[in-house]
This record gives sequence, C-alpha cells and structure tokens, in this order.
Amino acid sequence: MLMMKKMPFITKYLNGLIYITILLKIFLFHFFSSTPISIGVISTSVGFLIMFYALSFFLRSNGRLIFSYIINVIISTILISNALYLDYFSSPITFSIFYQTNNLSGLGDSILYFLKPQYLLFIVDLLLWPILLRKISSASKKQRVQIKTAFSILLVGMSFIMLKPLKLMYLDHADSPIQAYDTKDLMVQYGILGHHVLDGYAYIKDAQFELSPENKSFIEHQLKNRSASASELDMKTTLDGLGKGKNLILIQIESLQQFVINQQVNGQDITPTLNKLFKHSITFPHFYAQTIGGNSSDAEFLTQTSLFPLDSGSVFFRYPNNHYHSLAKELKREGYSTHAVHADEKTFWNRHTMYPTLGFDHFKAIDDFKQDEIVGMGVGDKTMFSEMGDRLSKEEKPFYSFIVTLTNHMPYELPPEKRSLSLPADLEGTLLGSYFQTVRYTDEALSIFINKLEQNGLLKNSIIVIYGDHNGIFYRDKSQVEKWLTQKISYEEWYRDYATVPFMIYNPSIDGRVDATIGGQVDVMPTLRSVMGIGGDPDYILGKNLFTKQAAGVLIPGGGYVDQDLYITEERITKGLTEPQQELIHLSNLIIKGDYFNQKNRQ
Ligand code: GP9
Ligand code: MN
Repeated sequence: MLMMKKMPFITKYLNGLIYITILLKIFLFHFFSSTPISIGVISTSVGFLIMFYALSFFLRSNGRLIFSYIINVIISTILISNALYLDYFSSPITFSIFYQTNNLSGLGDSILYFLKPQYLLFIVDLLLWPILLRKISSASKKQRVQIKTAFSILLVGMSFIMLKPLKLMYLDHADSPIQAYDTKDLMVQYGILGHHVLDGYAYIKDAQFELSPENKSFIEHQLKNRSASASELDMKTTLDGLGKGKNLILIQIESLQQFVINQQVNGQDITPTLNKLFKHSITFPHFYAQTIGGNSSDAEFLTQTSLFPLDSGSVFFRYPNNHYHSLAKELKREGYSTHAVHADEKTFWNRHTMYPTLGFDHFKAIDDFKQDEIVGMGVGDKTMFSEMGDRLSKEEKPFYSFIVTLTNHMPYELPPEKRSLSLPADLEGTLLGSYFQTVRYTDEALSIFINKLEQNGLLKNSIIVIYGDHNGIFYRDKSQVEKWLTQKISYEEWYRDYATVPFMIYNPSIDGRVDATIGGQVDVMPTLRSVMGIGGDPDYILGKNLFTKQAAGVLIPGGGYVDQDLYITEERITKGLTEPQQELIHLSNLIIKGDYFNQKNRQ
C-alpha cells in the first residue's frame, strides 16, 4: 500500500513502459545496424508491440507484468542475436539459416569478437525490471482480465501493422508488399519484427509443400524419358572434351544482348573486345535468356543447374538450402577449385546463401574488391575484371571461376568520363544510347581481363564462356532500335534477331564459327559438361547439349522479359506452350519445390 502511494504513476503505467523500452531498443538496433528508422519500421514495430500489450490484458494481476517481461526477454534476444549475425554475415537471421549449420558454427566461434559493449544496452534493462517488478508487484494484484480492452487494443495494433503494406500496394503500386531483393529488404521495410514474421510465413508456406507419390512418379518418369532420348543423339563437334583439365571461366554479363556485337555506332565498334573474341569462339546467335521473376539470379540458376526458374519468386530466396546438381559440383568432382564473383553486396539476391548450395567454395563480393570505382550498383566492371585478372593466377588449378558482371545495368548511367563512345545527337540521352555506353564500358573491362590472362599465361589453358543474363533493351523499346537502324522491325524479327543474348565459347585454339542451333540458358550446363569432358549421362539435366543433333527449339517462360510463354523454332514462334512443354516447366517446379534431388525425397 505504501508503495502504491509512493509510485502511483509508475505502477499504473509500468506494463506500457516495458513496451516503450522495447521500442527504444528496436530503434537502437536499427541505429546500430545502420538501417533507417523509416515510417514502415516505426508503424510495424509499434503495431506488433501494441498487439503484445493487448495480449497482456488477457492475464490478470502479476501475470500481466510477467508476460510483458517475457516478451521483453524474447525481443531483446532477437535484437542482440540479429545484431551479431548482421555484423558477421551482413544479413538478418532467417529461418533458412538453421539449415546452414556451417553458418551458425562460424558465428559460434566469433561471437565474442563481435560482441560490442553497446550491445549490452539490449539487455541491461532485463536486469532492472525484476527489481522494480518485485517492489510494486503487490500493487498490480487487483488487475483483472479485460477482454474488451484487449480486443480493442489488438485492433489498434493490427491497423498499425497494415499501414505499410497498404501504402505499398495502393499508393506505390508495388507488385507485392513482401517482394525482397536482398535478405535485408524486409527488415528495412518492416523492421526486425516484421522481417521475422514475414520470413517465417514464407518459410512455413514453402516447407509445407511435399511431393505426393503421383508427383514423384511423374518426375521419375519424365527424367527417365529425357535421359533416354538424350543418349541416342550423336555428337556433331570436335569441341567435346576440349576443356578437359583446363580452367573454366564462365562470365555472365548483365543485360547483354546479341544485337550490339559486331555493330557500330557513329563509326565506332560498340564491342571491340567481343568482336575480337568472336574470331576464336563458337557462337550461338539463336540463344535466349529464360529468366522469370528472379532476373540475374534466375540466369545464374539456369546455367548452373540446367533447371528452369520458379514460376513465381526467386529460387535464390525461396529454396536456397535444397540439394541441386550443378556444374560447380561436377567440376569439383573432377578436381577443380570453384569460386563465384559478383561485386555487389553479398546478401543481394541471397547469393551468399545460394552460392555455397550451388557448389562454390568461395564467393568474392563487394567487400573483397577495392572500393575506389563504385559505378551504379557496385564495384565497376573494370576494377572487378582487373583485380580478377591478377587474382586468378593465384587460384588453385584447374579452377572454375563464375563471374557475374554488374555495370551494364538499367538505367545504364555512367559518369561522363567513363563514356568512350561519341554518340550521334539523336541517341544522346536515350535509353539505347546509354545502353551502348555501358555495354562499351563492360567490353573494355573484358579487354583488361583478357589481356591480364594472356600476360599471366592463363589464356591458353582456359575455356572462356560468355553469355547475357537477360534482355536490357525490351520489345517496348523497339522503336528506339528502329530509329537507330532506320528500319522497321517486326515482332518476329525482334524475337529472332534482337531479343537474343550472346552465348560464346572461346579459346585461342578455336577456329571461330557460328552454330545455328537454337538454345537457351538451360542448355549451358549440358553443353559445358561436354566441352569440359565430363562424362556420364545424368538424368537431372533438363536442357540439351547444343552440340548434339537434337531437334532444336527454345522455350521462353513468360513473366520475365516476355509477357507470355513463347516457343521458338527455326520455322515459327509460337505463343503459349504445348502439353509436353508445360510438363517440362511443371517438372522443374516440382523438382525445386519438393527438393527432389535431396536423396531423402527421391525414395
Ligand atoms: C546486381 C544484379 C542485379 O547484383 O545482379 O541484376 P538484376 O537482377 O536486377 O538483373
Ligand atoms: Mn540482370
């Protein structure tokens, strides 16, 4: 009673005060992790805390304070663990990391190293509350269960939580309020509590999928048929095994399309380096990107696994811990060292999780490069290629180096001093003109790389393969290309001659030639298996070896750079897919969603 008189205010509002402390700690967390305390972070975090506060009204007396204290302990643990994890992996904790025991054990070893003194602010109040609570607990004994109050406050909490997604959907017209490109995105948009709820929701939704016995026999039957028909085909090339024992350097060039190669603007070559490489390359002018919603990451997935991307979302985010057969894993079995390079944040598109899954031993991201040339989204291709040209000589040989470029990315902005082309006035300032400048920049970067490989003596012993990840100039931009070329381009011509991306296999010993086979990114792995002399006839490959006499056509799934599914053969371009083609896409989706290549799911 005495205590009641001395501290009437604090007793009355103690429960609410606990939540205010938690909110301050959440803000502190965002401050420490250098993520902005945006309106979305505030409204979502406040919303969740109001909901917890509301739940406490379902309890009476001390139960209410004990409940709020436990919530404080849980959220504080979440905050401190995420702060440590972010310092180590530049990513908040996700449900999928619990599958990556190597990640967690790494954290265990270094936890003390990353424990900064300021992180004690997340837990110091947890020691003070029990003292305070004990002193005034008698005062709260009279509190009853207040169901009506609980529900009204719950409603307020929910409204706060809905503010950000509603804004994104109705004011910003976003495709999805929970679209993420980086593992930090949900945390930046919705705060750390929002991140965990949304990540948990996505994780549970995906984990619930199980292959039915019918699904399994469908997959088994399809794979058996595919591998039987592939093994009946004759090889038609001498390139088979040319790369055996040589290094493989596979370069995915951002937004590079075929039509700029061997082309001039204002009398200047747009791609002088690629033009030179063409002379010693097998090139495939009828080669297409098959990406969907995962953009660059879909291209990486297609070429590394010979599976099609998911019909919605990105495999890199949704299924990063599955078992996949991959080119890197196969080359490792042949004694290769493997690494991937992408000079952007390592968490971008969840690459830091997906690359080890794809069999890469190392991943060199933005922090592994000099930061003195940041262009657009990350380190400029010139710096990246120049450093890689030097570093490759130190790699354990033979190596497989998978390099993903960055600079030729929409909106193709390049500082004036980095632009080499002098453009005609009508191209200056247009998307196409800017595209030519960034393509030329990346082409020059490639030349630095090739020269260094030559100096290091690596060129002869390496197979260099280059392809474009997806279109950078789309059908909707056709009029700009028509204006530049002063000729009309029909729908058919666009998809035959302009929408194609390069695919070329280079070695100084190759007599350059054009291979007219129609193909796509799903065919890269089987084609390179043959070039690198990897034997066997595995059933897990959905693409085809482009060097076989297989009747060719390419399936381009809709939803990426084309609006609807297309099937392109020498004779025609068909909109929509036949039943077997639909089955192929379905097969790939089932394999991914059901983690079919994980032995335990194959039985
Ligand atoms: C940058 C690059 C993004 O990391 O991968 O390319 P996008 O996926 O937007 O094509
Ligand atoms: Mn891309």
